[in-house]
Amino acid sequence: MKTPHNAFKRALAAGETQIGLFLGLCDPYCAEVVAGAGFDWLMIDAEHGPNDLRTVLAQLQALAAYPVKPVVRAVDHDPARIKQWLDIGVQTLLVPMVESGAEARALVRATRYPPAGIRGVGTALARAARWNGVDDYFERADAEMCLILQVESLAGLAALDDILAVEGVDAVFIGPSDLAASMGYLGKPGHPEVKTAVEGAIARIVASGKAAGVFASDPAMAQAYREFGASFVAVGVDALLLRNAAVALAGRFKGEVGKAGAGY
Ligand code: 3PY
Ligand code: MG
Repeated sequence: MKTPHNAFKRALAAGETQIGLFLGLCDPYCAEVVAGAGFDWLMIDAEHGPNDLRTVLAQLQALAAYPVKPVVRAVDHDPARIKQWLDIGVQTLLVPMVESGAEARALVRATRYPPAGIRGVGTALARAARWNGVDDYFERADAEMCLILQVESLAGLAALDDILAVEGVDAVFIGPSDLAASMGYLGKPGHPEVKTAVEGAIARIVASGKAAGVFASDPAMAQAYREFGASFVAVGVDALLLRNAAVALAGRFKGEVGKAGAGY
């Protein structure tokens, strides 16, 4: 058995447009419902979604039967926890709230085996290596790792060039909601000043030769960011799709009782 190829890493390196959905329902059955919907990638969210190691694992297992590319968003920068994500088979890791080149370098090291990094060795216990059933795991694991860092604050924007200069960082993903909060526009990710900041960041990421990603649940905004050079765009959240459909259906028979959600 060989180490699985990371199709998302290759698509980003090739500059292919990748349209994604955030998964926050934390359930393998729900993940499978959207697995064949047509998205290029699905992001299982452990930062805000009430996921743990086991629920993420179950969703990865459900998605494995489909060509859609899984991405997992880490809770934090803790290398011990990152080791666990990697061992359950995460090959594309999105790390939130990155604000310096030093943090970026530490995250690269957390995702690589020595001598390049500090990832601990435990393949007999790891789905990633199919419990030692993968014969080229140590040769391929680092190379198949796709590390995406999330920049979503004014401090992160100030450090963007340092972050982009770090070898081993495949892409930078902009989080407009936290960026808006950090700019004094809490709850207003569509504010014109936030949009200008996001566009400026996308331009800098693309100029560095790395892939730029962003979240935009407003289709017009998602299209604008794509045209600006973002190659991977998350255009919605599963929980919001379900809730908005439920609110609309209930409203049709009961009159307006709920409020449809938007944004992030
Ligand atoms: C944000 O907008 O802050 C996110 O983390 C996701 O886009
Ligand atoms: Mg965020």
